[in-house]
Amino acid sequence: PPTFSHEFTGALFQGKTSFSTGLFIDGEFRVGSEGKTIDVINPSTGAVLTTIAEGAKPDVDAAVKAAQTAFDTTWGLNCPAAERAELIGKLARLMERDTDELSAIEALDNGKTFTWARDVDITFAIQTFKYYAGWADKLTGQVLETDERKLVYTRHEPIGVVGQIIPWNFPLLMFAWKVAPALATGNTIVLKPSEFTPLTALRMCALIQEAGFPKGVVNVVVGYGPIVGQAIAEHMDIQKLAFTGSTLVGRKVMAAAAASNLKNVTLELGGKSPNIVFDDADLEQAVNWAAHGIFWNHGQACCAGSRIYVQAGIYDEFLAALTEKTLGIKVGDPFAEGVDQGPQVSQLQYDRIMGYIDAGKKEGATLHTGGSRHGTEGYFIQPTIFTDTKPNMRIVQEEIFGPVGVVIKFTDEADVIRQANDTMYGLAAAVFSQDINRALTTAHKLQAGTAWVNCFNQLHANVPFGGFKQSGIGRELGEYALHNYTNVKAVHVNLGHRM
Ligand code: TXE
Repeated sequence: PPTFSHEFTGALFQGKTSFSTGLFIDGEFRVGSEGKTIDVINPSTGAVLTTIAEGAKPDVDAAVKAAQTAFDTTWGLNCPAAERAELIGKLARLMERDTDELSAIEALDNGKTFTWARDVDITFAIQTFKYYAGWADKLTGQVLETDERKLVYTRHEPIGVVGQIIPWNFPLLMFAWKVAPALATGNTIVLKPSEFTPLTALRMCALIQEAGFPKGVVNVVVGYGPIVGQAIAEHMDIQKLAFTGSTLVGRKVMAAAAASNLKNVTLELGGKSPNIVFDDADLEQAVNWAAHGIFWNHGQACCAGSRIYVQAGIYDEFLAALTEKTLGIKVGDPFAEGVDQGPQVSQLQYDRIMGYIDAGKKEGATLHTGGSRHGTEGYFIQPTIFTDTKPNMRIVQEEIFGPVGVVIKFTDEADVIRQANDTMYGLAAAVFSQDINRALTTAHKLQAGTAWVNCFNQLHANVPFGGFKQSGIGRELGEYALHNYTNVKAVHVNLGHRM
């Protein structure tokens, strides 16, 4: 199998990495069954970074077999919960040891800055593994009172082989959100990372080996969505599918699950999150959080605060301050000091975003700031704000997934809630106000799985995350995510009831 070796020379990190980029099946790295490879591109330059093994359907079949064998012999109900906890905890400690290397790989492969990768992606991924390590030996069923001649109890059993498909915007963090709760509950895994950002997932496979997980417990098959992703979604021996990605593909994997073995599906999909700023908000703080809300991770966040509604009384002042903040965002090399924003992940995403900027201009919105390519190589886009939009414009309705926000003036409280909810999505929403009643009643009326009050993009391993409406099905993180990976069995024991 191919390997990736790289020497980092940036201002924020100097060091080396070297690891296998084969498919990780049954505890070993392999070449793909068809002998093909995928070129991984460096988004900062557009040049080929490395080559990885490409998987196909036979590789998914092999991975599922290995996962099933592990489930039946060394994992699941065959492995004491405390041992699972110990191994997951060990993996977290290895990630801590390698934090800088993992952060650097993420920055190189995805384009996010080294600092954000380290302080959010890798740190939060480690917290997620630690959090679920803690749950492994605390999963309990219930004893249910029915009749004195009966004992009834429930067991929360692992499901078996689970399929997981993840995107490119938070490659290692999404790996952690998927893998940690599935392992804690005793499942075995066949995971497909995004073909755009496979490197941290493959580096994690080496850590999984080093931690001493039994072979076949975690299998990683990199490949294209319509081939490897589809093979996972329609596999007859995969009992559960967890997907994060676009709403379009979410529909496809759900249809494939329904058409095959009706595997249980959880989905974390797109968003067009509203951010409402009332005229009694702490203006400076509202501006800072709003900028973070839309521009963090270059706008490539499913919960990005892409629709900013500002009350008329403070609109001009807010827009001026947000503009100043936006112009101050330093775009450039993810490894350079002081840089806030790196490139978008791929040429495809760059083109999609520039297409939306064009659509905004054509539909008659005002391009307030930004709107152009930054630099001459790689996929960098200036932080961009549109104003004077209409509710039906594409830039107001559709997920852009780039550093492009719309700022919309409103007067009436009931009307802004109606506008905020006028979307097929329902992932997140935020409200800024110093009036506790106003802030909380608004938060309760917003149709979203997460509502932030006087903040944005706040997530925690202990707190559930997921969507209303077409933003998804089910919840990740927290105790809630455990339900995605367990089957509840009710056991009825006869204590003397005779027929
Ligand atoms: O996502 P895809 P793309 C949104 C965002 C973005 C748009 C397109 O708006 O602009 O989606 O991004 C795999 N069967 N989000 O095209 O295709 C694919 O290989 C099974 C929001 O990159 O949904 C990858 O591993 N799998 C989002 C994963 O699905 C398939 C994060 C996600 O890619 C498949 C990413 C198929 N037929 C994009 N086709 C979020 N919610 O955070 C593709 N895949």
